[in-house]
Amino acid sequence: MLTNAPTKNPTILAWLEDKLDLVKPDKVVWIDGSKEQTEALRAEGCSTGEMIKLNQDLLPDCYLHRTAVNDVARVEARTFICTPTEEEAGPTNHWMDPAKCYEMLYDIAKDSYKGRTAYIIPYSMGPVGSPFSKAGIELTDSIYVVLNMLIMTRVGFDVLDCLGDSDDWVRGLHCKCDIDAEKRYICQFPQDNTIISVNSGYGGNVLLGKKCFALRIASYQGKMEGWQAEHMLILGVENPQGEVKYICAAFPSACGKTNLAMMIPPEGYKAKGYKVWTVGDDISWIRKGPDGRLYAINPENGFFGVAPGTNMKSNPNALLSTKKGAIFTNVCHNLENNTVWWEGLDKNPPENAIDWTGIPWNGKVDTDRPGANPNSRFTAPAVNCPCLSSEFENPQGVPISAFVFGGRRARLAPLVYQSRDWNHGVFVGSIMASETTAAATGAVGVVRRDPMAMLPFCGYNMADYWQHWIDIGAGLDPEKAPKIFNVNWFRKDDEGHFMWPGFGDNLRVLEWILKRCEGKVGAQETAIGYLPFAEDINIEGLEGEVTLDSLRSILDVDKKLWLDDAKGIEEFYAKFGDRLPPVLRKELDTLKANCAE
Ligand code: OXD
Ligand code: MN
Repeated sequence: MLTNAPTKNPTILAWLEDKLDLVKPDKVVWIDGSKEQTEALRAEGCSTGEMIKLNQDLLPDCYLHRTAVNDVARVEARTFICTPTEEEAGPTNHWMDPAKCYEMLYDIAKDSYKGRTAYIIPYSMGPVGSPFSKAGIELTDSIYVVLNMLIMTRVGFDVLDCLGDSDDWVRGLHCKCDIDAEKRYICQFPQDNTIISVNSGYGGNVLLGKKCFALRIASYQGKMEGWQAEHMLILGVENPQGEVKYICAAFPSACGKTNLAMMIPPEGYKAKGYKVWTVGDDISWIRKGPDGRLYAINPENGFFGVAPGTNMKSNPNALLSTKKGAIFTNVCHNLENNTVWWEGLDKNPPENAIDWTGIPWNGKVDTDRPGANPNSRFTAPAVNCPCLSSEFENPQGVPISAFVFGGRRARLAPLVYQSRDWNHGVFVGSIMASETTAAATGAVGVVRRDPMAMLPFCGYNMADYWQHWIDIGAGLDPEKAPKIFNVNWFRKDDEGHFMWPGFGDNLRVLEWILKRCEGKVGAQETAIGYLPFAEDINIEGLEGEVTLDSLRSILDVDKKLWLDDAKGIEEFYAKFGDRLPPVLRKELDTLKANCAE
């Protein structure tokens, strides 16, 4: 089947022959990343109704796609880490025996491309040729996947040239099958560099370069090879002197990660010359540079962002990124001008539209059901982003000054605090948690632990992952290691009002963080770490919203609440048994002792 292959790599050819023989396509197409081929695939996608071409004057090269209604989000319950033993996957992952899992998946995948075309996508996570980057091949029967991968990764035959005969590439097999939710599986085989995804057409399950490779497989590769794959945005803060300092930050879903990555500085800061640059909004690959500092790249080439709530006020840079060459998934189709709409875009829902499920919708009348799915997405090329960092393509990455962890805690965590040292910082990341909001199903205010925001994305035992963090720190000169912080933009007062305005004003907190990294500002030592003196957070221009007094209450540490939380941490840690790094147990004991005083 593989005539005219653009590579002689025997490991690639053997794997492809084997998988093509399994799925039995009618036709095989190598994806070369060219404009001509992309255009032809778009046209073909439109001819079958898989893609809808939008208004080319208002949204040039933009398309709309609807997934099956049973297939609109990542499926954590059907995501498996298939390591030789269950222990290696750990208590926070679903596990299946690799041999049994392959057998089950091959049974599902068998002959599933019959009557269809197989697309072979050679892609790179990270700039082609960068020492950070890794290659992958995704075999898929979906044009939608191909078009998204062309945005989200670097696709082309140069990836194959760079790889040569090496076996260091990630195998990815995606089969749409018939989108049967009962037979949907997203399986990672870290020891085999392999991902198999069946019966889904939703981005997070099928764009295999993203969560499956760049986090689950890569976190395991990082453990074996001495680097880190993290669920972190990367942003650069430029001061009025033109110096740029970089921060990596991890937040669970629904905490405004893309907004933080692309934030607009408050007016006063803009006037002084502050700028914020986006390197990445979701994933960081991090390794030690020749100067002993940690450097990070964003392995992706685009943004796969949640559409609802994105508007010219909440995130103009994200919205502007979607204005050309973007793919919209499960948003509302505005028939008035053949564009798109979603809840929170503006206050003018179209009256003549098609909702995300494909049925007629009138925003003025159908107010009881949304026009766009709450998890509808845009896939946008990073180059479109007005605040994209000039370092985005730098193969050496950017030097990291600070790691920031965060979550959504109504009462517990203060606006910001700094860990006492690296290991305490690893503890702070390991106890990350978010309280459920009314937007999610289930009870409100339930604490969900999400260490380093990696809960659904860590490709091996989370306890070993924490040990890896500790080992990375042990290999760094403490003077050069990034400082580690925790933020909470979601603290509420007794009436349930948010106490901090968030969005661009979060720069005020980042400014304190960077001053701490440079040793330019003091801090108070508390039971949980270093906290700012209220006077050291700049609230100029926030009159009416935040006062020194209200700032003091957002910075307050209630030891009783922390002691309660320590019980939850203890329970969570207990899942890991003896595998829990002793360093973390010690940090928990210190927290309890400090709060009992
Ligand atoms: C994402 C996620 O889509 O974290 O980035 O769920
Ligand atoms: Mn994410």
